[in-house]
Amino acid sequence: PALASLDADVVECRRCPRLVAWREQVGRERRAAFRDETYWARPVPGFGDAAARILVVGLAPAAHGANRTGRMFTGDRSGDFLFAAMHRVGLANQPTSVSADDGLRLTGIRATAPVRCAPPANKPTPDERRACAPFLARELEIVDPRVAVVLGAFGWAALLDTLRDLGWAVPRPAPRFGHGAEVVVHRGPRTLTLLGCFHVSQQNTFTGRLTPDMLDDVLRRAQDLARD
Ligand code: DU
Ligand code: SF4
Repeated sequence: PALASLDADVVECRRCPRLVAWREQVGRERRAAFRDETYWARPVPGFGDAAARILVVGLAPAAHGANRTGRMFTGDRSGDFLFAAMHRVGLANQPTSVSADDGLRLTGIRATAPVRCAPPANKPTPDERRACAPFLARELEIVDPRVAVVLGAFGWAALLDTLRDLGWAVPRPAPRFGHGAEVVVHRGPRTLTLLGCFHVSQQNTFTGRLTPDMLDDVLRRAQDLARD
């Protein structure tokens, strides 16, 4: 119920004028490959297990990926790479993620983003990040994950700021992002471990900066930590 209410608020949001215009424009000017498709062209809620101990924090929906299909990381190469890895380590029931009704189910893991609308050039502004942060805050409070797999420096900074706003003890200066970075934060008796991982963008996966083995290792580490 709390998650359903969060999702309902997310999909109705029109707070960022630039992103509202962009997400809808991309939907109208459909890329050749997706000409016949109806674009979602709205903010994208988190996807996966509502009781996940592992939360994957990305950047923002891709114009022709989640902005098209309406499901996080679904319908582009980034998602292909991510969900294939989840499937290899036993967190997803199938390796592919093509559309919101393809039967994909995640167990023990959930995927979300600190910005819910597709931004031009995959670059949200600082104002847009701040505007969207309350949704990530609510999702963190509801799901209460033990581990966050953070894909890239943008998500890392956004998550740390949001955790600080929620009363988690985040060191200053903030811990630096890096692939393999591991940072534990506390709030009272609770702990949350952040695991840094290069983003699953084609820029990283086509060049071999992020390999399947590297991502599998991060997910397995997350599973180990989530078991404790
Ligand atoms: O209606 P539902 O079973 O709560 O599933 C909603 C949505 O979330 C559906 O696309 C499956 C997915 N999901 C999941 O991936 N893992 C879960 O544990 C529960 C739901
Ligand atoms: Fe709303 Fe977030 Fe989209 Fe901005 S990015 S319009 S705050 S859902």
